[in-house]
Amino acid sequence: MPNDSLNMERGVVTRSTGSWYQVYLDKGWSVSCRLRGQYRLKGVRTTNPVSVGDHVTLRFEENQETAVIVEIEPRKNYIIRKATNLSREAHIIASNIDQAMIVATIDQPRTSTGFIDRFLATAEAYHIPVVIVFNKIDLYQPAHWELVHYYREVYVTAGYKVELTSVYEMTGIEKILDHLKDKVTLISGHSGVGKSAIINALDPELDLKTGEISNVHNKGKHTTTFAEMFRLSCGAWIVDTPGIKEFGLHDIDDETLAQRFPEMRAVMSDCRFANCTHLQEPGCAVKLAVENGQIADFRYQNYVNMLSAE
Ligand SMILES: Nc1nc2c(ncn2[C@@H]2O[C@H](COP(=O)(O)OP(=O)(O)OP(=O)(O)O)[C@@H](O)[C@H]2O)c(=O)[nH]1
Ligand SMILES: [Mg+2]
Ligand SMILES: [Zn+2]
Repeated sequence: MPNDSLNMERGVVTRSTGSWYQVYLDKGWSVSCRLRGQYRLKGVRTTNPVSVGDHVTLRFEENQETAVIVEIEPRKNYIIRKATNLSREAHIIASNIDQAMIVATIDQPRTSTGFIDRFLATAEAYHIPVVIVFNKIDLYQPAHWELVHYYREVYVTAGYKVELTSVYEMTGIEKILDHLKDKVTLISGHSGVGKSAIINALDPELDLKTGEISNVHNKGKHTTTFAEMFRLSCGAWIVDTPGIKEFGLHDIDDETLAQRFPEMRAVMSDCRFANCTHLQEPGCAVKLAVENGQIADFRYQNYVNMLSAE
């Protein structure tokens, strides 16, 4: 009788399209896999039992060209989005994320701090560390430099890593490589900020398309957007999620929002009221910190905006 374990391999799911999954084997190449029909993930009601980033064990089929996923290892974390507003089922966008990187630009196009702070607050909720990258510094005018230095100071003080890059001048790119090495990084940012350009600079062999609207193939019939994971030659993994808007705020409620701002979290235990919303209560340590410049005005304003947006 053939020994089954000889046919077993471990790997990570890099893509999921309908019923087929692309799995990158520990051995260093990829194979198309299916899920065993009766497989069901215990405990979680999700529309997709297997997600990008999952570590799996698979067994090769008789043809030796395709395989069947027989086991999914427990996830370290996962990012979900509700399937629909009415449904209690969730869609897992990606799992086993080590960190996130948000690419922003001060100009062409301008990224609002509101967008950055929503992203940061969401990442806080998942306990995912974030690297903030301000790209296209070759385009910055003096006023832009002033802004970016100010933002850098605020975000670094809050505990985030911040890098300034220019793909055109190849500045700051090695620092990005240092952050990404040996990690799984979810990358995000508005269209046109230079995400693909940065990745190409890190690994020219990937040759991602830049300067055009990406993910056209996800438009049309497929309103669902699929995450995809790819490997840089340095061994880093990038998770590209076209539907990054979904990496939104719906899993943060008003009561916990202030905790998602590290500099507010640091002082809020001094508020007079334990249930302080930091809006107009007397004896609010957060408002005091804003007044004396310890917490940046724009960060506080973004907090207020997020509260009222709920
Ligand atoms: N001046 C300047 N232009 C840049 C820089 N990085 C990228 N660009 C340009 O900005 C445009 C958009 O870059 P992409 O890498 O396609 O942007 P993206 O973030 O991947 O956009 P989507 O895929 O649509 O989400 C391209 O024309 C790039 O050449 C930079 O550092 N400086
Ligand atoms: Mg792109
Ligand atoms: Zn308060």
